[in-house]
Amino acid sequence: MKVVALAGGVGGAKLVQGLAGTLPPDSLSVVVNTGDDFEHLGLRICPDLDTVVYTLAGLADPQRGWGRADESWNFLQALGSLGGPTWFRIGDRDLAMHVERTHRMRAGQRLSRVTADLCRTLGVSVRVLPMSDDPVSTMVLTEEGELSFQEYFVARRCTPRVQGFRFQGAQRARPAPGVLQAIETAALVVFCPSNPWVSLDPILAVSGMRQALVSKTVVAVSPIVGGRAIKGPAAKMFAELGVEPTALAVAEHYNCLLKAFVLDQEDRDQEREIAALGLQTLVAQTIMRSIEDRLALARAVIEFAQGLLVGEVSV
Ligand code: FO1
Repeated sequence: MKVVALAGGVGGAKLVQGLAGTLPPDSLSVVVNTGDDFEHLGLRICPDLDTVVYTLAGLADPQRGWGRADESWNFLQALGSLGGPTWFRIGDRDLAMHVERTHRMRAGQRLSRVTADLCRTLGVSVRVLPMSDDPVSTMVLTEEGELSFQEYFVARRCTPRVQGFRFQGAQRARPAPGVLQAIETAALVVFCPSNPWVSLDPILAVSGMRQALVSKTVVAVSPIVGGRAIKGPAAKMFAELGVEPTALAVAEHYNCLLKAFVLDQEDRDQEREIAALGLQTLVAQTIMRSIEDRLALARAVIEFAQGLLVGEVSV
């Protein structure tokens, strides 16, 4: 079964790793958010792409989720000692990725090509696709004005209250080569448990993406468990936008695109209301602490979807 996963950062990468361990490599394509990308110190930084690639390559730092394991920080310290900016922490090993990507892109290669080449070099056989080769920048509208994503997320530690989001460039951006074809040939599209507002919405905002998904079997996995985000500011964002952060709210957020929804055991009392939206539901263990958890959730999602596809599941 061909599967496309839409993913943002850390939560998305965990399920992607589970799916990669469950499906044959040529059956899985991952479309990754690039709305968090920015230029810093003259380098092209793609945090979500790197999180997915490092995770699949077994190189990700298990505690932080982003950046590389066994990292050292000599570059950052030296930069700080020269009076340079250290608010965005680039480790020594991670620096190599940004330098090499920037170098190749300055020589004229597109982000999708660079990503494919670096994946091959790192032994990642799953197809990892940026959502677009065109620039898209997530802007966070806050009570203190509009902030670029990394300014809001890292520099301001998500403290300003959010009022909305804008995905600058998304309407003009075209899906990267391979994205629409992957969706067209996929039997299943999985919305990973990533932040709906700033990880998956930027992907959905790229021109043609929503239309490509309307006729597909789309299953979303909730990133909200027990009213909290598994990681990051998703729950805070829902609350500040006046929506109670629940699995139900996530299902409603994506509703018109979904056929089915996976919620955590802790939220099983919301299953009825989610089903009342017209969605098939699966209650599962969605918190992924170990690699076994990632594989188990991926297997559960795939089995559930296979049931949906043959029409075995009843509401
Ligand atoms: N997140 C932080 O909270 N602080 C950092 O200093 C930081 C540096 C960083 C460097 C490279 C990289 O690929 C990611 C990095 N992140 C950092 C994570 C990143 O900004 C966010 O996780 C994503 O943009 C949200 O998905």
